[in-house]
Formats: sequence, structure tokens, C-alpha cells
Amino acid sequence: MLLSGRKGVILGVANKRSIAWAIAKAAHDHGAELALTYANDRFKEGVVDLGTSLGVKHYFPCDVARDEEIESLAAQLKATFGTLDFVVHAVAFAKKEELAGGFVDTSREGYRIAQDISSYSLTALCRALRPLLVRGEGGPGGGERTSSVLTLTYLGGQRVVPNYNVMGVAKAALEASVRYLAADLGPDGIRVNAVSAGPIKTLSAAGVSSFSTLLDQMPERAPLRKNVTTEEVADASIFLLSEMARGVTGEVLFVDAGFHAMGI
Ligand code: NAD
Ligand code: IMJ
Repeated sequence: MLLSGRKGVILGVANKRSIAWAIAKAAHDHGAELALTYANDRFKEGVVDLGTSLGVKHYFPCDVARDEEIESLAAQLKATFGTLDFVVHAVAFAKKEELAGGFVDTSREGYRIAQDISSYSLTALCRALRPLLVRGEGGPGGGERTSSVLTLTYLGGQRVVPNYNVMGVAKAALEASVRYLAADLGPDGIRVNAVSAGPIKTLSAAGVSSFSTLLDQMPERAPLRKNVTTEEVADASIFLLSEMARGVTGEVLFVDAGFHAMGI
């Protein structure tokens, strides 16, 4: 039980295959009290149905493209929980047409949207939730427990992966944001980290050409000779959300069966 008595909000549950859902289940198993958000009304019923199976009582809409929804989420979390111990950002979006063909053909609007939803949203969220996450009384040096912000990234932010295109550039910006946010928020006792997950067949992988080939290659090429599961990603995430990682911030932790370590 690494999160007993800890309160957290998780953004990015779409369905039972979502990485965010595996993190929600693991956080619940570790004793956390949760709030879940949904991107829009289309996802509301599904998210509430899933959350109810865990006994989650708090659900809030949050389209991260909208400042007013981020502000209203912060206000509702303050009213519900008072303070917050962790935030999970498992949100990404690019227009489908940008995720095929050459990166060189990325449109200005396609680039803007991918950065806005998949990268800038982490900074906006950190700014809005900082007053709930801040640890006072001498800060992190004062012996008080830290709070933790976690985002999800992918190898395509560091290396070229076919078709990942504009999402790769957004993940590169997201990972740089993790370091800048860690520097800004560290004095407040707020840690900021990312988990870089291996490929997993979620809604965000649906219809992506070459995805099956990628999944098939992992058991041949990854050091652990397998694909990772959302449960494996969630377990590493619980570590970063917990006080076990109280000395870790600004970090990108790969949970990809070791694939990122390989050259040839
Ligand atoms: P998913 O489709 O289940 O989750 C993506 C979530 O983003 C959905 O819940 C969707 O509602 C949400 N979202 C999209 N636009 C939004 C908006 N404007 N406002 C709020 N929410 C919005 O897929 P997933 O694979 O669980 O993805 C979660 C995270 O994991 C993403 O950041 C993704 O890039 C990352 N990731 C996925 C993989 C993979 O192979 N599946 C690998 C590494 C990293
Ligand atoms: C997504 C596209 C192309 C290649 C891809 C992926 N590879 C992996 C993913 C190799 C692993 C999944 N991933 C890591 C993502 O971050 C996906 C983000 C995403 C997916 C979609 C599909 C549907 C859509 N927009 C999307 N926006 C972001 O319309």
C-alpha cells in the first residue's frame, strides 16, 4: 500500500484498455482516493461506469484544450479534496491525417493541435493545480511528503518512429516540459516525471498503420522479449507517484521491456 490516504486526479481514461485506467486500478489497490476526468460527454458514461466499479466518487469534465475547464477542474478539486497528492496526465491527440505519411507534410494547424493537447496541457494543468499540490512549511527539505505529477510519453519523442510524426515532436516538447516544470515546482515539494511506455493496443493505437508490426517486433528485439502491459506501466507509475520516488524528479522512466536500450 504505497498510496494510503493519498488523494489524486487521473486524466485520460477512455475505456478499460486505457493506460490511465490501469493506473487508476493500481492507485486504488494502493489505497489512494481518486477523482477521474473525462474529455467530453461522449466519454462520461464509460468513465463513470468504470470508476464506479472501484468505488470512485468524483468525476469532472476536462477538455484540456479549454483553459476554463482546467480552471473549473482545479476549483472542483479544491472544493472536494482541499489538497492533492498526485496528478496523472495520460492525454494525447493529433489529427489522424498527421499520423501517416511524412512528418515533412505536417500542417501548421496539425502541429498546433498536437502541441496544445499533448504537450502544453501538462503545463496548464501544473499551473492550475499547483496551489493544491504545494507542500509548505520548509518545502521538500522540511521533511514533509512530496506531491507528484506524472505524464505518459513514448520513444517516438526521442527517436524517429514511422508514422508517429507530429506526435513525436509533441512528446519531445512534453519531455522537455517535464524537466522545466520539475525545476519550477521542486521548491514547492512537487515532483514531475514521465513514464515512457512501450507500444500497447489502446484506443490511441487503433487504426495506426504499422502498429501490429511494431507489436510483433517487440518479442524479437526487446531485451525482455515481450510486449509490456498496461499493468506493468501502472506499477512503475505507482512508484513515481509514491514516496518511494521522493528523490526522483525531472525523469523519464522507460517501461518498454528495455527496447529503448537497443542500438541494433
Ligand atoms: P487512450 O486513447 O486510452 O487515452 C488517451 C486519452 O486522451 C483518452 O482518454 C482521451 O479522452 C484523452 N484526450 C484526448 N484529447 C483530449 C482532450 N482534448 N482533453 C482531455 N483528454 C483528451 O490511449 P492510451 O494509449 O492509454 O494513451 C494514454 C497516454 O499514453 C497518451 O499520452 C499516449 O501518448 C501515451 N502512450 C501510449 C502508448 C501506446 O502504445 N498506447 C505508448 C506510450 C505512451
Ligand atoms: C500512434 C501513431 C503512429 C504511430 C504510433 C502511435 N506508435 C505508437 C502509437 C508507433 C506506439 C501510440 N502512441 C504512443 C500515441 O501516443 C498515440 C497518440 C495518438 C493516437 C491517435 C489515433 C487516433 C487519432 N488521433 C490520435 N492522436 C494521438 O485520431
